[in-house]
Amino acid sequence: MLLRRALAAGLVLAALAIWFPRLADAHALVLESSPRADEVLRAAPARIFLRFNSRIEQALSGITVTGPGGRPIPLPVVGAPEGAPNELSAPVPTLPPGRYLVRWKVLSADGHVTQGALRFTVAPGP
Ligand SMILES: [Cu+2]
Repeated sequence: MLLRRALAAGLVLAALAIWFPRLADAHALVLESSPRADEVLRAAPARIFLRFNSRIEQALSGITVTGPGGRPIPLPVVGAPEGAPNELSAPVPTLPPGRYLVRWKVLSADGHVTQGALRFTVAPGP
């Protein structure tokens, strides 16, 4: 049931991405993130957090993180706290030091898919 729902969500996202490729750069924008873009962290982040300028459909949105190994790690998106429909958050497994790329793709309330990316670095320990 969950799998079927996730599959349906994926199909909807894919269809929207095909139908609205040119609209994908002006709608849901990131206002705040943790880690911040290009931030250098002393310790691995426990989660990725994104706050957008508009309400997003969390069930149809996703975050991946790609590390030095080059393989994207899909993250389980945790619904934002109640009353915060503009937010996305995902726990991350413990990341070794290195440079990471976070990619996000969201369906915003106006029906448009937007995507973006930010980088952060986990500094080597002392
Ligand atoms: Cu839009």
